[in-house]
Amino acid sequence: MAVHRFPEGFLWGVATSAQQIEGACDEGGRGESLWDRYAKTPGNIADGSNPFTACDHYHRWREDIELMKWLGVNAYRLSIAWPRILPNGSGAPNEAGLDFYEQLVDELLAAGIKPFVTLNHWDIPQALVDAGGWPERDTVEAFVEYTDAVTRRLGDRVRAWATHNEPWCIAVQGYEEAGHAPGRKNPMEALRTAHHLLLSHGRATSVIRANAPRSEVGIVLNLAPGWPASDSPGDADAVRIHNGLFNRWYLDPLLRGTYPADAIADRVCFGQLPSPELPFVENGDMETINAPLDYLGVNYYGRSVVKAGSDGRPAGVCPVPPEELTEMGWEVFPEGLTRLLSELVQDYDIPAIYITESGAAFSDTVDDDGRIRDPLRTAFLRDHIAAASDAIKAGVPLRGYFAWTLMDNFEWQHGYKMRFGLFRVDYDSLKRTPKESAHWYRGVTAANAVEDERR
Ligand code: GCO
Repeated sequence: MAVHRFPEGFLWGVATSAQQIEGACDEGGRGESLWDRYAKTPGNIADGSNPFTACDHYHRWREDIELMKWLGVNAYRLSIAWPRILPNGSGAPNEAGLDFYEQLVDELLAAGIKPFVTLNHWDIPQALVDAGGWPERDTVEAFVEYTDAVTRRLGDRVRAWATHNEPWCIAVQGYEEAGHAPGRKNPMEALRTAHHLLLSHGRATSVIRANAPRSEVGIVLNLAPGWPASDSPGDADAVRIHNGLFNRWYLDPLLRGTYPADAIADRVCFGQLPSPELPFVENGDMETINAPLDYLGVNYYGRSVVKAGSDGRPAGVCPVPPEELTEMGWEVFPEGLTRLLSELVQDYDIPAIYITESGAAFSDTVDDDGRIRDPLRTAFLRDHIAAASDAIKAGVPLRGYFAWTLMDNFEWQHGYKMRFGLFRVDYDSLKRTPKESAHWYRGVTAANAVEDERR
């Protein structure tokens, strides 16, 4: 059996986000977040739950660092809850919030675990949303102010920063498809949101460089390579459109300083823009967005198989029988990761890449002997890590892999039903128990290698 060995110094990590694990939403001076508010409206969260306790990480963070030590990871991707730092969105930073993260970071460093900090993993203060939120340009300034407060305090010890997590989700799921908070259906608001996220990334990058000069600065995108449902020219064009709207709308501004012309034309055609002028772009914005990145964070969950839809837009096609999908209804497609990474470095000048999320939800259960047998999760991780190794062999500067996620947690609009964790969380006792996949991942981090069992 082939064994994939990873380069010396490769980062093996786990990822989480504040809103999904911390709980303690009104403790320590924290203000209300967008998702706190959203969860209060019945119907918004599938299981009627909320993030108010979540995994209680706010109180159990020491125990959670022990879990990471046991796993043998050398990196941890966490996010900072913006409303813990600026409860009302502006003004004096909340010292108790900064203290919380400072302790956490110090304890991680003492454990030899490199903190990878994301500033915005979706939990914007509700006060800023009330003032208009991401569709408003003022929110860019608010994010810069928040970034300054955090990096002044932590910039001397955190060496890896990400500004935003998955701008596409914030913009499109939040403002166009109404699947995420704040649940809006307005394509122009979605485009304004995407632009202001990108612009605030660029503005925040220079603040981080000033406050944390020896650190790496990047952004995390969710990328899904388009794949044609057939060999027809129509389906090939559907792939182009998908890649333009989903992937290149973010990659091109960041890495080339322009929005993709073909995708602008497609949006005009679909009635999302009145003309090819982008009314929200001001002089200098694109240069700001195009600020050099130290790395790109890639969240990869699968490809998008598309065909030409009857309205001219790409239509999604499910390429496998439903029983092969994850609990989220997503296809398992590791080869797509190799292709995605290889194409990224062909198409753009990217100095380094981290896989900042990779994982799957399966409905694992506790067996009579207390063990949690989750072979599908292990296979998922194993095959994706092998696919990542293939990319490294093809020359991709991939520096690390973060499994999503340390432990089961609040999966946004799905509530707690979707279990993505390496550790199972019992939501009554809040006890964490390693699944078999956690035992397996521990072996990977120890060996810095993975066996290839792909067929
Ligand atoms: C994501 C989010 C995570 C999700 C994960 C599974 O970046 O989409 O970072 O918060 O939990 O992707 O859906």
